[in-house]
Amino acid sequence: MVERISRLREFLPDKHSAVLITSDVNRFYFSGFKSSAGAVFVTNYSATLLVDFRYFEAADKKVGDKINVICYKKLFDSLNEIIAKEQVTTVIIEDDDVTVNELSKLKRSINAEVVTDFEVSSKILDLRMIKSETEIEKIITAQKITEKSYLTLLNFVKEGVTERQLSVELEYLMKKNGAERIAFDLITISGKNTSLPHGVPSDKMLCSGDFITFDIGAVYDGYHSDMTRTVALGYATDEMHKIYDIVLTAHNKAAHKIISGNTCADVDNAARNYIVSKGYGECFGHTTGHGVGLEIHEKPTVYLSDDTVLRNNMIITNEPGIYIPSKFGVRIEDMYLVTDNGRKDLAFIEKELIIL
Ligand SMILES: [Mn+2]
Repeated sequence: MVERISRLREFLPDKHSAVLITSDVNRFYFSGFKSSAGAVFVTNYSATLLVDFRYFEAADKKVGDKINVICYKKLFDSLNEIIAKEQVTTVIIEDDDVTVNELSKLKRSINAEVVTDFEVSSKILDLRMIKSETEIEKIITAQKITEKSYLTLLNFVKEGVTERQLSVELEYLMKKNGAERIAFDLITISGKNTSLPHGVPSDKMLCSGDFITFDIGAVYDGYHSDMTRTVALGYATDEMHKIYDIVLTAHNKAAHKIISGNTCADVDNAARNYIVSKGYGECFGHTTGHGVGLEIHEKPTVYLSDDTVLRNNMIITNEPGIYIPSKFGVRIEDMYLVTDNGRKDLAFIEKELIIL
């Protein structure tokens, strides 16, 4: 936490500047405390978590030894006290978080110049790309919860069960297994619906010969996991086998490019070029992956236009897919940690096609 605040402080253009962190995710990132309201205010001389009465006792207990914790009656009064005491003249705000309405309120209420064009949101996302050991452990825990729940759910998969029942059961299992919440609306779709990369579970019943796509993830102490598996029910046609094998090979080719020093474009190209060479380029319309952490999608984007260089302790997904309209789709996704000697696949569930 202290180190993160030092990194943030390095962004300050001069000794009279300060950063006001307002988003839930970044307040948690810089303070270690989760709340639905409040702010983190970082100057050259101090770092303060400002919370209201509802959170003060818990916040002070949890992080009071690492950051000043102030209980405010009126947020702006408390902020202005710090501003006056430390002679702050410029307050940089999180440009991705503040609405137009909030901005005019900030400008009216803060006794310093409020700066919007500093792009601090993007700079913080760059910091968040590199995960600490603790963050990595939390993401792995979220993944373990997902896997345990998924393996139990597979016993529940049979003809006549609906897509919606699968998603409800899986959410229940995840929470029972320790998830704080699910990482996104779980995708449990089947048959023709699998050609929709982000299809919504419906009342459609599972039928023999269906592909079933599970795009699923849990949150553990703020950190997300993301995994996709496609399985077949009853049997798979030759065409289903063929498409599945192409996607799995594309996934493995992309995985081998996940090496510190390579770019996101290198990873995307490996999957995309292979799918294109097999004649299905038009059926792969999304990126190969994305960063995962405090948000389900964060920097970097694993795509041919993203030249972000992979570095140790980044976590990205690898999730190529082929979607044939009105027929079926296949996607296979794991999270990968960039390590000294290449990569670590953070999922333990096999990727070979299983037929239930
Ligand atoms: Mn994903």
